[in-house]
Amino acid sequence: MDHKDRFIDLSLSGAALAEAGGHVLAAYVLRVAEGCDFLTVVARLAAESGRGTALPLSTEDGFSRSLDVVAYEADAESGLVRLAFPLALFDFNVTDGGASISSFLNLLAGNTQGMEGVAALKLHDFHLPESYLQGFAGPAATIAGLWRHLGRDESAGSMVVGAILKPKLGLRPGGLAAAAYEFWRGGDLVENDQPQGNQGFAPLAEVLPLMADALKRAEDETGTGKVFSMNITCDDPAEMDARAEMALQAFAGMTESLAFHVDAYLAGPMALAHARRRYGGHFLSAHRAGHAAVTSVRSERGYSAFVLTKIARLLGASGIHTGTMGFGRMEGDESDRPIACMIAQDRAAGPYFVQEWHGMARSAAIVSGGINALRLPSFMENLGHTNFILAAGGGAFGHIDGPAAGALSLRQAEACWLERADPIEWAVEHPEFRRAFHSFESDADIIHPGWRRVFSPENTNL
Ligand code: CAP
Repeated sequence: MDHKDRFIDLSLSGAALAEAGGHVLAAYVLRVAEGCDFLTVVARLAAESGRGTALPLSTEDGFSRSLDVVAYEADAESGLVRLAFPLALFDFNVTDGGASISSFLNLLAGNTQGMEGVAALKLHDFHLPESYLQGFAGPAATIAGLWRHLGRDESAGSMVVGAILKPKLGLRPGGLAAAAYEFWRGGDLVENDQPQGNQGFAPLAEVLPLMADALKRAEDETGTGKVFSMNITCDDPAEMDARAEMALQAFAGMTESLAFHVDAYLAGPMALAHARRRYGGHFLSAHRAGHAAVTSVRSERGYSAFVLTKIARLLGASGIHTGTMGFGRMEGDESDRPIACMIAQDRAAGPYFVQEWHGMARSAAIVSGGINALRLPSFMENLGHTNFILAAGGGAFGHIDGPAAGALSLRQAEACWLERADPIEWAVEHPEFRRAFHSFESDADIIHPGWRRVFSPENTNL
C-alpha cells in the first residue's frame, strides 16, 4: 500500500480547506523514532487517524476511502504536521445532534499517541469550521452576568477579585464559611479548591448552609453581590447532580450568587458537558488540576494547555483556568497570552490557526497559581487588560492582616496598574497593598528591591 501517495497531499492549501469548511484541521509537532523516515510516519499517522490502521483492508470501499485523513503539511526539520479530518468522521449525539469532544479527542489525540514510529507527537492547535463548531453548546452564563451581579459595567467590568479557599483541605464547615466570609468582606468571589468535596470533616450537608449564610451576611453588610463557586467534580453525573441539588437548596433565592466548578481535565469533557447542560444558568468554571501531566511544555506528547482551554470553551465553560503566564508559581510564560485571547474573543489567532467563533458566547480567563498583589501588576501589563477572574489562594489567605485585607490588596493592585502608578508610591497611600509587601517578602525583594528601606519604621514619611 503506497501510504505517502494516498495520505499525504502537500498541494492542498490550509487556507482553502478552512474556507471550504469541510474539515477539522489539526497542527502537531511530530518527532519520529530513530531510523524511521519522517514522511512514512506522517502517512501512517494520517492513516491511523481516520481508518485506524495503515494495513490494506478487505472491508474498505470507495466511500470509506473518501473519508481519509490527509496530511497537507509535513516539515521534517521543525516536525510540524498538519492533518485535515473530514467532518463526516465525527460523532454526533443521538439526543440533540450535538458534537462530542470525546469523539474529537479520540480522532485527534487517540491511538496515534502511542503509535509505532512516533517518538513524540503533540497536538498544538486545531481549527473547527462553523458547521462543526455550532454542534458544541458553548457557554450559557458568562462573565457579563457576574459583572451585573457585582454591580459593574457588563461589557468590561474589570477584575473579579476571587479566592480559592486555603488550606486546600483541613478546614471544618465553620472554618470554611468563616474564611469565605472574611474574604467576601473585601472581595467578590470564593471558589472551592479542587479537592474540596464531601470530606468527613467537612460534609457538604453542613458546609453549604453555612456558606450560604456567610455569603448572605457579606452581601448585606457590603451592599454588593458576592459569588460562591462550588466544586461539583466527581465521577458520576448522578452524584454531581446530588451535590448541585444540595447547593441549589442551600442557596435558594440566591441563584446569581451560586456558580459551579468542575475539573475539565480530571473529570473530563463529560463532567463539563453535563454541568453545562444541567446548570447552564449558573456561571460554570473549568478547573484543570493535573493537566500538566499532558499539557506541560516539557511533554512532547498529548496536547497543549492552549488546546485544553479552547476545548473548555466549546464544552460551555463560562470561565476557564488559563494559568498566570509565568507571573505566578505554575508552569507557563508570557507567550501563553493567546490562550486567554482565544477564549474571550470572537476571532482569535492561535499558534497555527485563526479561529472564528461565529457568535459562540465568550469564556473568561480565570487567573490562578501563586498570584498575589505584588505579582498582579506585571501580569496585567503582559495581558493588557483586567477583564478576568482572579482566583488567588495564598495571595488572599496568606495576607498577614487576614482575608479581607488580602482581597483589598488585590483590588488595590489592579487600581495601581490601571493608574500606571509606581507600586511603592501607591503602597504609601494604600495600606493593604503595602502590607502585601510584608506578607510576601521574598516576592517583594525580587520585584521591588529597596522596598524595605522605604517602608522601614525609621522612614517617618510613611
Ligand atoms: C492556587 C491553586 C490552583 C492553581 C491551579 C493551587 O493556589 O489553588 O489550583 O492555581 O493552577 O492549589 O495551586 P495559590 P492553574 O494561589 O495559592 O497558588 O490555574 O494554572 O490550573
